[in-house]
Amino acid sequence: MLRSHYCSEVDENVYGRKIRIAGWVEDIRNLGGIAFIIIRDRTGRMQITSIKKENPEIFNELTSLTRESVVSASGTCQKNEKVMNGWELMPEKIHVFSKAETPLPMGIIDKVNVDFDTRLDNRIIDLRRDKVKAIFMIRHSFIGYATEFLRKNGFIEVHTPKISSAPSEGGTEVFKISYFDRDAYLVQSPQLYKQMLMASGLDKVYEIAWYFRAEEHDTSRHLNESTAIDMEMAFIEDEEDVMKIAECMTDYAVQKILDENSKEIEILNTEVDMPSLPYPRISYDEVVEILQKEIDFKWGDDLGTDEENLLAQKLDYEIYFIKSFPLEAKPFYAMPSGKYARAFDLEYKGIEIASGAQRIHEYDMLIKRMEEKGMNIENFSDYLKAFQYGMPPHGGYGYGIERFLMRLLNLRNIRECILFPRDRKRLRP
Ligand code: AMO
Repeated sequence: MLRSHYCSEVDENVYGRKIRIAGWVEDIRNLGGIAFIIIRDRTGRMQITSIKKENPEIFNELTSLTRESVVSASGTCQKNEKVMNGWELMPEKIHVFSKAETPLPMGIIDKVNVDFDTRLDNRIIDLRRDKVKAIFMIRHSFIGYATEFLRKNGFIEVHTPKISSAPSEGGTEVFKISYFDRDAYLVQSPQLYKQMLMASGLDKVYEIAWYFRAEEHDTSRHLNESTAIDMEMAFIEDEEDVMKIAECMTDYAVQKILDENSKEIEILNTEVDMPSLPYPRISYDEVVEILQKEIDFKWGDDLGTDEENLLAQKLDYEIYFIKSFPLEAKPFYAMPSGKYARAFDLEYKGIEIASGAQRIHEYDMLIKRMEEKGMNIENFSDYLKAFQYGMPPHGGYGYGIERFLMRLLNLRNIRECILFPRDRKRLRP
């Protein structure tokens, strides 16, 4: 490797020894006879101190570098309590891998106010900033620990197709693509496949899923390409079995993030906490009662952004489930219970971060619901086949990764939580 240590790996055991560090030149201060160069890597920064009369060649090389060039420096690691980290590198050899052009499209350390679009247009440079990197380190932890929880609880990871012959959620918000000589669609979620897998005997599955949705929304909480943790489990009693996994997964991952990402949370200068288990459950009927005291809201209406926000204020809970929705408000696959669906949403700080349900597992009931919804049964023949030869009771959820992170880290725009956001206007980088 081109480095012996990351900045954060250097401690007093390394003082006095020869090391090689590598990264980006963040800052150069040339005081004439002495120069200080700050190098940044994924874990932090460190100082190279170069003294002209000791080694004029290295001094000239270092001071002629441009900011954000990529270099490695070898030399002795010297204790110095006056500099950052309490040590500095006295360089003996410099290698310049890539010289950065000037000016930079945006600053990394300068407090220059660049707008969000400029940041996203230059996402790779934007990612060099501590605050931005911190979000993705926490995202990495969340996915790792949420799936660790699922694996510990017997779920196996699966990967289902993203190109399909029919829309997966039955709606119209779908991206049509050309697939050789016919039309195909990008899946809106792994819904149909994860349910079909319940008939395979795999029993408990999860997927880090891509959702492609051609929704025309242009909001701070919608993406046209988003990611989710989707799970499906067989032999459930009812939707409560699924909700327990959703809340325990959340709690497990957040506790781990609090343990392991304190540095990133500090960089983001935010409060991260999570109420203890179990999360409150509120029925849709109770929601209607609360909202009707404030606004014009009818039983059966959808909960939009305004309603969700109002409800969050009235309830005074950070995180809670809404359950027992009107049947017609939920997709065809949700298990009916009279005029209600055995479905739930998980709301976090006024935004739906996950939704799930017990599903219909009986073939005839499923056909009836699809007909009632006016769906073209023929388009779903492969899905339906899975229900004809032995399908256990089952349920699952889709848990939006960006929505969760946005709320956990108190970020205003969902685009902060995905590397390269896709929205109606943005198809690059
Ligand atoms: P739903 O459509 O509610 O349910 O999606 C599940 C979760 O995915 C996230 N999400 C989105 N995030 C950002 N931008 C979007 N456009 C977007 N759409 C959805 C949200 C949401 O709660 N198949 C069902 C899930 C299930 O029943 O298993 C489904 O897709 O956090």
